[in-house]
Amino acid sequence: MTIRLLASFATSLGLLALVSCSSDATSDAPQDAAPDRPLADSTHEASPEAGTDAAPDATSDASADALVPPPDADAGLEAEAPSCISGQMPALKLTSIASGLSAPLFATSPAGDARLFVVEQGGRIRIIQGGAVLPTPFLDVSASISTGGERGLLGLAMHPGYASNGRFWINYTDTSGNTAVVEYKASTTDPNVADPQPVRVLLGIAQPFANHNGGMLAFGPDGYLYIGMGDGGSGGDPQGNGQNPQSELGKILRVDVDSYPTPAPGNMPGGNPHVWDMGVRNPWRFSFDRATGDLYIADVGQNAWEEVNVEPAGQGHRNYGWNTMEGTHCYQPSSGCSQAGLTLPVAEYSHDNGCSITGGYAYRGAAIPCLQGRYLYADYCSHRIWSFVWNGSAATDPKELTAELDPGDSITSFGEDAQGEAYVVTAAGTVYRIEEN
Ligand SMILES: [Ca+2]
Repeated sequence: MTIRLLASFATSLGLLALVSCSSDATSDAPQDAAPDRPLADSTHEASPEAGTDAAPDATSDASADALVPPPDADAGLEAEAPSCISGQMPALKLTSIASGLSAPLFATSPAGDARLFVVEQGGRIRIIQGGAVLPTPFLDVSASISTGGERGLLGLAMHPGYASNGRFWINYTDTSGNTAVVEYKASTTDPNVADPQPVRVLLGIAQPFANHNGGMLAFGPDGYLYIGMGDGGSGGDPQGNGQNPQSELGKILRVDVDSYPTPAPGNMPGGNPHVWDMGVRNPWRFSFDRATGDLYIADVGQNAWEEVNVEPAGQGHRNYGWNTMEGTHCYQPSSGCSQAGLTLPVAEYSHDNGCSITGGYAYRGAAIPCLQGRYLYADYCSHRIWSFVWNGSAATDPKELTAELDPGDSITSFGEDAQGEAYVVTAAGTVYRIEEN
C-alpha cells in the first residue's frame, strides 16, 4: 500500500492525509461491498446476511500510522489539549472489566456517577458496578424494538442533571424498523433500575431501509440533545437524503428535550428545523470533547473510505459531503464532483485498513496523562485502533495503538465514564478499560 501525504488541502480544516489505495472503488456501485458498521450484516437491504464475508482482512502493517499528518512544528497545541507527543506516550493495555454481555454496543456514565451503563443491542441496558455486571438490567425494552443487523437498541444519553432528575433517552429501531428516541427515567426507589414506563416518545423518524440507522445520542455542551441519523440505508443513498436539507436522514440533529417539536434555537437555516449538520452517511458514534466542546463525528463509508470529521465547538451548519463525496473522494459523480460548501474530513482510511469506522473519544481522563486530548477511533473489522490530536485546525501527531489495544474482536464502540476514562466495547460481549501498561 502506498502512503501519500498531502501537505495541504483546500479546506478550512487544514491538513489532510490520504492513504492511497490501489483499488479506489469510489464508483457509484449500487451495493456496499463490506459490512457497514459495527452491527452490520450488510448495508444492502436486499441481502441482509451477505456482508460479513466480504469484509477485507486486516492486513496490518505499521504504515498506517501515517493516516493523519505528522505534527506541524508551528501549529502548537491548544491549551486544553496538552497531549504528549506520541513518542512520549507510555505503553497502554486493555483491562477487561466485564464480559458475557450480549452484543454490547455502547458504554457511558451519568455525570458524577461511578457506575458504567452498557447498552446491549437486543434491548437491555446493563450496569457495571463495583467490578460486576448487576444481574437485573437497568432497563429492558426488547419487546419494543426490532434488532439484528444494524437494528436494535443503539444509543443512550443521560440528562446532564441525571443525578437529580433521573432523566435519560434511548435510541432504538421500533418493531416496524423506524427510529424512535424515547425518554425514560430512573426509578425513584432503586437507582439501579429504570421505571419501565417510558416518559414519552420524544421523536420518531421513518426508516426506508433496514440499515444506516445511526443511533448515537449525546448531550452537547449547550445542553441540547444531538442525534446521529444515517442516510436511511440501502447503498449509495438512493433517496438522496444526505444532501436533502429537508430530510432528517443523513444528519446530525439537535433538539431541545424540553421543547421539542419546537426547534432548538440556532439550528441550520433553510431546511428541517432540527438539523445541525448534514451530509453524513451513517455516523457510528460521535462525541463531544468534554474539555473543548469540539464535536468528533466518525462517518461510515460506502465501499472505500472511512472518515473522521471534527467540528469546532458550536460551529455546526456544516455539510459533510455524503453522497457527493465519500471521505475526500468524489462519490456521485465519481469524478469531478463539486466540493463547494462541503466540509471534508480531517482523517480518513481506506478499506485496505478495515471496513467500518467506530468513532471514539478525545481522552480526558486522569489515569493516562499523556493521552490527554488525543482522539481514539477504530475499525470494526480489522480491530485497528488509531489516534490523533486535534490542534484546532488539523489532526496532528497520528499514532496507531493496535499493537497495544487490539481486543481481538470486533470493536462496536468506545465508551467514556464520568471521570473521562476510556473504554472499548466488543461484539463478543466484553468491556475493557484503557489503562497504562
Ligand atoms: Ca464526509
